[in-house]
Amino acid sequence: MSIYRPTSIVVLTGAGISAESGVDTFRDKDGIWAKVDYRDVATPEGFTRDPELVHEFYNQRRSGLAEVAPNAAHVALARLERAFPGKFLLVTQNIDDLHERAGSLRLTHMHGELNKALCAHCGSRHPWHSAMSRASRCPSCQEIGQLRPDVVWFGEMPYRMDEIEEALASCDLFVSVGTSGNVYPAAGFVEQARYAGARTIELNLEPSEGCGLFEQAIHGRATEIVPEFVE
Ligand code: BV8
Repeated sequence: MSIYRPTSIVVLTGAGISAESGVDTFRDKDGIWAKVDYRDVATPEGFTRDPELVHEFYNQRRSGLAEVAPNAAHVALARLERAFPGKFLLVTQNIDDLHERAGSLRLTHMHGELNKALCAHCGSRHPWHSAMSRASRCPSCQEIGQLRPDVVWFGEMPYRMDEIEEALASCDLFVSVGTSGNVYPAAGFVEQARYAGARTIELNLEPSEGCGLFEQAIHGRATEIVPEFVE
C-alpha cells in the first residue's frame, strides 16, 4: 500500500478475482453467459419455468468448487483485512467460497452463496448437501419442493444492502477488484463511495464499464496486481 493512510476500506470483488483459480467469469468471451441464457437460470421466472434446469446449473458450479482453490489475490485481501487497523468490509458479488477459504472474515456475499440452500416457503437457510434437489424436504418447515439455491437472481434484492451502504457512506478508500461493472446495485458503489469523499481505485484485467468513475485504475491479472497493491 502507498503512504496514503485510509481509516475505513470497502473492497468490492467480482468474478475476475476467482478467474485465475479456474472459476468461470460471466461476460468474458467464453464466460458463463456465453453458454447459457441468464433469463433461464438466474431469474425467479426461469426457476419457476424449469427448476431442474436451474438446480443443474448451480449443481455444476457447486461441484466445480471442489476442484478450485483461493489464489494470491484472495489471500492478499485476507492479509489486508488482518493487517489493517481501521474498519474493513469485503463485499463480494461472487457466490463461490474462495474468500472464506483464503481467510477473509469481514465478508458479505451480496449475491448469495453456492453452498447454501434457501427455503422459498419458510425463508430458512441451510448448508447445501449434494443429495439436495428440488424434491428435497426443508429441514425446518418440512415442506417438499421449496428449496432453491441461496443466490440473488436478476430482479431480486441483493443481500445486506443496509450494511453495505452504511460502509460506503463512511469509507475513505473504495477498491473494486475483478468486476465488469455491468450489474447494479454493485456497479453504482463507486459513485456512493466518491460521494462520501473516498479515494476510488479499480483493479481489473482491463477497463471496466465504470472505469471512468474511478480516480485511479490499475490493470493486469488479479494475482499480480492485488498482492502488489496490498503490499
Ligand atoms: C436488483 C446470480 C432491484 C448469482 C447475478 C430489468 C429488470 C430487473 C432488474 C434490472 C433490469 N435492468 C437492470 C436491472 C438491475 C439488474 C442489473 O443490473 N442488470 C444489468 C445486467 C443491467 N440488477 C438486478 O436485478 C439486481 N437486483 O436490481 O433488484 C430490486 C429493488 C427492490 C426490490 C427488489 C429488487 C440483482 C443483481 C444480481 C443478479 N445475479 N448472478 C450467480 O449465478 O452467480 S449477476 C452476475 O453478475 C453475478 O452475480 C456476478 O457477480 C455479477 C457481476 O459480474 P462480474 O462479477 O463483474 O463478472 P463479469 O464476468 O461480468 O466480469 C468479470 C471481470 O473480471 C471482467 O471485467 C474481466 O475483465 C475481469 N477479469 C477476468 N479475468 C481477470 C479479471 N480481472 C483480474 N484478473 C483476472 N485474471
